[in-house]
Amino acid sequence: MKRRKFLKNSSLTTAGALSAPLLASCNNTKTKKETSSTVSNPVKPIVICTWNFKNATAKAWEVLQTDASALDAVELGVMVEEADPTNETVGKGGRPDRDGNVTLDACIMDKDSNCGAVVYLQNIAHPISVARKVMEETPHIILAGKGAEQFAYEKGFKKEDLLTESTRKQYEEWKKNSKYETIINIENHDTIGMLAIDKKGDIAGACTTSGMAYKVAGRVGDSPIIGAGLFVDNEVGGATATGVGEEVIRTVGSFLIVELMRQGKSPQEACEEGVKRIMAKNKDRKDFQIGFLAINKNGETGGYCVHPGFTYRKYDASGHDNIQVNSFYS
Ligand code: SD4
Repeated sequence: MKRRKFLKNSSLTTAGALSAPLLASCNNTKTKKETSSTVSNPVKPIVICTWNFKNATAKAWEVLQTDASALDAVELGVMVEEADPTNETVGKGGRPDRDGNVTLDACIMDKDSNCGAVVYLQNIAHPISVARKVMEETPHIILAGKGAEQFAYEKGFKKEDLLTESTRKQYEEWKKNSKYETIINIENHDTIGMLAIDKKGDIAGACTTSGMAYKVAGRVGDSPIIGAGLFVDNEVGGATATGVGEEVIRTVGSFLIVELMRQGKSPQEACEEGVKRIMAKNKDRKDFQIGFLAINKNGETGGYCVHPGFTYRKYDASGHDNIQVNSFYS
């Protein structure tokens, strides 16, 4: 049964079954206006993503050349990194938690504020596609752990060992000291968050990660949390985050950035304000990295981070580039 029909027939639509904030920010009823009156000469299509994921943006760009949606572009784009076993922070080949299990987090959001997410998903190489299925084929937004894995099998995803020879060896080495520390800009922070605008001017976003390496078993970061690791409002723009998820969750970072853009800030100004809010709550801490990335309805982009080193990849009709962003600390 299609999602909207299911919702119509389901008791889940009765007041109180879903929380008001979730209903407000993850609207499944498709009632929003699709364009903003402030849009002028929008750049479209365009795709941006956290870090220098050239192949992923190239894939999304290829998809955007067709009549496919921004949603298809971001899903297929981030899947490139999920499938790459040499990327040790996303999908297959992601580093495990401290018990040696690879657990994946991902979410996706479309132009109508539909969204789907999976958290603590094991044995499935493409969590972003499972998140999309949650969005499109269930009345829910987040599935976790065993339930998410079971759901994936029901939808035809195959079971895979996500640990590679390389990550297994690194884990064995790590176990000798079992020390958990966040390392600024080392691969520990290489989540892919992607935002795209398609030919019609519609925005979608996706975010996928294996989370912090050697995290406590059961830990979920910001990446699959709508509003934290990713947020899209088709009237305004989108934002996504990478880095220490706990800090992003505390400020609901991506939602904050989209709201700041709604109030008139540029993507750049909004990302800077987002990082500043986090740093205001961390006056005595310098030991973590966060990078924010944003796009508005006009296709203007911006990024900002705590420490130097964060870059984002941008691909539009003028070509593609890896853009170094400014940072709070120099
Ligand atoms: C998390 N934000 O799980 C993610 C970490 C990250 O590359 O960006 N990793 O907290």
